[in-house]
Amino acid sequence: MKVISPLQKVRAAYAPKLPPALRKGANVAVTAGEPTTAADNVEQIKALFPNTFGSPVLTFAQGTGAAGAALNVGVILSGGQAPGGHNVIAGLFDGIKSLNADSKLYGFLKGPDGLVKDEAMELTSDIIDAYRNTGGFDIIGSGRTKLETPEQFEAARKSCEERGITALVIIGGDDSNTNACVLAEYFKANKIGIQVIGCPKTIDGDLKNEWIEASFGFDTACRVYSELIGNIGRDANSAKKYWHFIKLMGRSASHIALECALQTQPNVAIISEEVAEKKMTLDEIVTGITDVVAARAANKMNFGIALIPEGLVEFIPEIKVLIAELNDIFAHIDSSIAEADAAAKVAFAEAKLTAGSAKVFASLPDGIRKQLCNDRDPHGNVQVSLIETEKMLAEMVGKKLKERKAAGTYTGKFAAQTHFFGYEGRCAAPSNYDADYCYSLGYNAAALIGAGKTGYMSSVRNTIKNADEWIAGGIPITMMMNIERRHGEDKPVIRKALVELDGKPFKTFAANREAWAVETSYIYPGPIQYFGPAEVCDLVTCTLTLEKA
Ligand code: FBP
Repeated sequence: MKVISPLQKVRAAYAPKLPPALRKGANVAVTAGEPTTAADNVEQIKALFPNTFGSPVLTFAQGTGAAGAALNVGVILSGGQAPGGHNVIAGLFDGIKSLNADSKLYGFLKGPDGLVKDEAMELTSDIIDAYRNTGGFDIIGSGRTKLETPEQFEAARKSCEERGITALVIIGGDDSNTNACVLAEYFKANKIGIQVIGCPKTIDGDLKNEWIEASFGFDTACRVYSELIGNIGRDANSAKKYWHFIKLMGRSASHIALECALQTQPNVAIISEEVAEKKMTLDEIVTGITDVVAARAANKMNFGIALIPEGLVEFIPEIKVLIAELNDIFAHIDSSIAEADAAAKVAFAEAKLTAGSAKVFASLPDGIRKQLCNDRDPHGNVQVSLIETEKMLAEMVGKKLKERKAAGTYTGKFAAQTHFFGYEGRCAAPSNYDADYCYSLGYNAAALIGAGKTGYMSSVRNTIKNADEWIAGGIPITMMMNIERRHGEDKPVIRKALVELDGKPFKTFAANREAWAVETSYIYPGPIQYFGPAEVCDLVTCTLTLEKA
């Protein structure tokens, strides 16, 4: 018999909350808004998506609850894990069953690959029940394969047609939802009767806009990291001998670092978007941290917490240019380079960089140079999680302090510990927020399918309020797209949401950071609470609360 934890056993019985529109089932009444446009590069997006561009925003209200025809639906988990993925699938399952009890759900295995390679399993109620309210993507697995070629689309069609699948739900981040949009367009253009619906997933929090107010998993992941940061803060304040440099996952955007800073009040938190805006050099960043270390040391506090967003290096202007050049260089390489060791890749890059970037490249520690030449992910992104920025900064701050000591301008002690929090949070059991939000997103995807829609993202809004006020509907994915450079080519992609420096979350942080730097005002959030009073169980992130306040 499979042993599960006491928490998982009891948590399985949790009934996630739904928006009122979905409480009578996924057969909803639909209100369509005005035709929509794109985030940018409108004419190009319109030309690339002639069949799905311009669809209206949809808002749902309770329908009759009447049964419709039985549906066969396929589901894919795509990209990095995020807490709540299993609840999206559970919500989708319950939603299509509410439309017709004979509806069936098939899970494609290991992400988009399963769709292309025709590997799937039927998800029955026994299977679904074992995964309700759990973290992870292990129910069917995930993958990062990019769906982009006509051969892949044809393979996808065949995999669906074999099982009588007429609708696909792709649960993923910005890149995966871009895939969903491209696939929806292909099916529509070729008169293939398969609907495609996306669901906004990613702990990174960078898939959001006016209509998609949060990507699922962000809430839980930030709470796990904040618990750990709080614990480290308490240790630092007890032992009073270490500076902790903590890198936080989150890819390019600093939403996770900012949210964790708001939840824990560290001494330093770097926000990449500000670094880019102020065109800060690496040396300026290092000097800024060194100044805080020195100021605290002057008050006999030789300890501290510094939060560093995973994607920082991409935002330091000189390194950004360097990375763009490296991306182009490594986009077209033969196997002799692709399979070469790190040192050979560095030498290959050095020979091809422009003079300016070659100088920047040469100034970086050898380990970082090698990490920048690592394989890109299938979407052409540098794998920033593999770049040890926390170690680089700790080392550089240490060096600067030594120089200051030699010059007689600093007398403190500096010992650094480095950490990287990412995988610790991606598969945590979803918080109530994510359990409810995810289940609603999945159930709502069923409503979009029932309403015959394609090329839409499932949208549940107003989530800072009680679920009785949540708004369900659908957003055309083309509305979120623009053109960006990927793999050395211009491609239509969903626009990433970066931290807005004029937004309330950043402004709140900026208004407090000087005090947090010199004082020790750490907050210790503790672990996620699943049972107990609403004020500790039904929390909403500081980011969303401030954005919607
Ligand atoms: P997604 O955009 O796929 O949700 O990625 C989330 C993420 O956890 C990033 O924060 C991180 O950079 C990346 O995945 C790590 O990728 P991998 O799972 O391949 O290690």
